[in-house]
Amino acid sequence: MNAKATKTQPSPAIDKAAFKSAVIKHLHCTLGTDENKANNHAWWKATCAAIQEQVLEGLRKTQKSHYLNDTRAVHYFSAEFLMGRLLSNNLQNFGLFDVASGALKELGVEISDILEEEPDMALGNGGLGRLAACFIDSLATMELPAIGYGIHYENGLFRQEIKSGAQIERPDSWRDYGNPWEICRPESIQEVSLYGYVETKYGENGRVLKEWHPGSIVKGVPWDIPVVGYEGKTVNVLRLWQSESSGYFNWDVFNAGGYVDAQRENVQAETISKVLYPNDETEAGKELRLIQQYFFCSCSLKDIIRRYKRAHGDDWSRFADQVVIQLNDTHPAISVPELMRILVDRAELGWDEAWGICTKVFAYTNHTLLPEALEKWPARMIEKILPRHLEIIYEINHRFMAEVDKKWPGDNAMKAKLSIIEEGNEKMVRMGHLSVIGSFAVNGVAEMHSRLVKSSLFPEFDELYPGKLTNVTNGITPRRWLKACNPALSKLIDKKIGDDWPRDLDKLQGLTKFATNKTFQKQFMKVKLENKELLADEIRKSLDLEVDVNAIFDVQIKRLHEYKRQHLALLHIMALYRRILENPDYDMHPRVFVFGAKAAPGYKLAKDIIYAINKVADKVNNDPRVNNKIKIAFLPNYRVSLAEKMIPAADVSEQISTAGKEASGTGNMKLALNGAVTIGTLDGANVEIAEEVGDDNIFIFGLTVEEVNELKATGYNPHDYYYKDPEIKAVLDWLETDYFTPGKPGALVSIKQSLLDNGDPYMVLADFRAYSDAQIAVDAAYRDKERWAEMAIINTAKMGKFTSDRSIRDYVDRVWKLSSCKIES
Ligand code: Z57
Repeated sequence: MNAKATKTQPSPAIDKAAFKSAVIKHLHCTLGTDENKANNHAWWKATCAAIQEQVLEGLRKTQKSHYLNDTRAVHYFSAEFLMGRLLSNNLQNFGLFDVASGALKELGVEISDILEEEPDMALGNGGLGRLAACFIDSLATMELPAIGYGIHYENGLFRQEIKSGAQIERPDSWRDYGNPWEICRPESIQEVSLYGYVETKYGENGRVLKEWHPGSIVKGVPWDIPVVGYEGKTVNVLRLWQSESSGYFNWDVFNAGGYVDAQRENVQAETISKVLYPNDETEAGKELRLIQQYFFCSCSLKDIIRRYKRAHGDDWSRFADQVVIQLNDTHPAISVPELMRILVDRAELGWDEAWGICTKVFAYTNHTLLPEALEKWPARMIEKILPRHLEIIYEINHRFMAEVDKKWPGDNAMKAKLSIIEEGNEKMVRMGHLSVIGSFAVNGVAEMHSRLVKSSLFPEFDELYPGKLTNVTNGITPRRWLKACNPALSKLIDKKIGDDWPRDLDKLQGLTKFATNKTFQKQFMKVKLENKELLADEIRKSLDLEVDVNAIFDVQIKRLHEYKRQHLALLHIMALYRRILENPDYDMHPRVFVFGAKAAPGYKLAKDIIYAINKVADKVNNDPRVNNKIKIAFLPNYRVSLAEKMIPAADVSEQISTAGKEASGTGNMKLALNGAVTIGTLDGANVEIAEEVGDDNIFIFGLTVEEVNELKATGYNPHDYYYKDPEIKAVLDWLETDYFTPGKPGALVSIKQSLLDNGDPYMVLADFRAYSDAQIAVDAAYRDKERWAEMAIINTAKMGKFTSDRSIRDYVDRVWKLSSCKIES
């Protein structure tokens, strides 16, 4: 029996006729064109402008309500916000999607075509940046006063092209034809100092005063992107800073006839926000990157303080009641000494009072345990760019060392271990330690990850500050990752359990009782099949490759990294290929392996793995002996908008990282929400997904964290697996031939080398057989159509926990202590 559909969507603020005239008005008055001349791009812009009228109305009301209520707000500091496209999202959130689509249809325009005109806002690398985007969506939906602060990169993450199998990077100039959503706020420009030296002065009663004489000053220009909550009541902002020359230090040069030299300084200032660093989870240690971090933190803190002073003047006593700042990883950690500098040097507060404020304002999220991702800056570099900040860091550390000595008297080894400063050839500043010490709360991003943060990354900090380290499991916004990206499944769910699940995802539980219902199974799998047809069209267009929609769509989408083990998937595909060549009757259900992944431009092995996947694909896809049992589709330029097409079409979700390495993962949640069944290790949030769906509805394989550590400790030797498992040997040896790279023997050998000569740091070979066995179980399960449909439905039904609304609720309760604010009209 169908549950009665509950109507929660308010009647739209504007009807079809009004929307139509708004679009036409903007075609004429904003774009200077008309219905007959307009191309899809113009229609897209006019539609954005039409909805932006509603957005700005909501923004104005929200800011007024927040101001009148003098609300406490969270300030989410993040070097990355991976927003993707906004039109479809904003239409959905205002309940105007059908209105807009109907209006455009009457104008002879297909909404799906104009949605494709929008460039992705790709101001992030991967999980960390997309998490920030999901969080600001939830904050607005839950009517919480919040602002996102970041960098207005002129170029987002590079566009990936594949040429003869290899990744080529192209610049992503996403604003070339304008961004209809952003609003420039020149009235809120800030200035940021860099370089120079510190002068020590003595004030009244011998107080030491420090004055920083900067060597250069740049301007930060804020651009506001409205963030529309579901059902459109709260509209918060994402404020992104763009660097510009301040002009201040150019006059001398200019007057001396140095017009060209003065221009060079402009170029340097503008370089700060030019490009997003494309390294995910590897720290580049570049000076420009530190400047980027300081630039956006300093602008944001000054912006917060300006707003606070407007309401509270010079009374700092309530600052920590009004302001909480979440540090998204250590990228904004320089905020800690920057706020200390402002309070001590500028506001002339005493150190202890200033420190008391700081440590009530900041909270820090850790996203990784990988040593190569833990930021450390050479003290010399900080000294050059931010001389006063280095002094402050030393002072923070000096006082912290005294605390350590109180807890562990005389223990110098402990001091060396916990110090913000790593002594060595070159003194380094550990940004993780600075963040833990400067924050009142520190969280990991999944249960298992947070346990490891406590037990292996920061065990002593956990002892020193009991209760400071906590967990907030990540989440994803179901508005984008189900309602907007999978309209067919959303409508089916609406019909079955009502339409209020997008703001209360636990409601999906209501599907559980239909999981064994034959009619519902057929409907659910029909939607999946239609979504697979849409993806098959994309694969045809993008790769000129035909795939069978009755095959299993096996999807691995994430950044290319050894720890994520795309090469484990590749070795398995090669093994299947080999089994078919050896036995043409090898029994397997046809499968399409779909990949999406960008490699950091400087990460050689990651690029080699992309190349290998594409070369194996060339061979397998065109080998008639395979009889279409395997197809491999590496879709270029993986990004949010492509994920939105891939995820609804997935049958199988690959989450195969080495246990202990993936802090959480969020793609795992998106895929399961859309009815894909996970094959995965007990890593990150996979553990919690398994708890939710139950062992019968997930394929868990491989070493556990404990087993990984045990094997490492007793001495892992990949050669053992190479010699003992003939299939592993055959597949690795295959990489050395020119079978996949005709005329270029050895072109794929770096993968074999990393797994044998380099010791297989991520234990690919140790997990290979277990993975292969799990894939055989997946194959068998898929052939039982009803059983598979039941698994898929249960996966969707049990994802309630992973809404980012729940993550935000956890942050509010455990960390931020915020209250929601109703928006008055
Ligand atoms: C990044 O995307 C993540 C961690 C990092 O330290 C950096 Br730098 C970038 C990812 C983790 O790898 C994922 O496991 C996690 O789900 C995501 O951050 C969001 O927490």
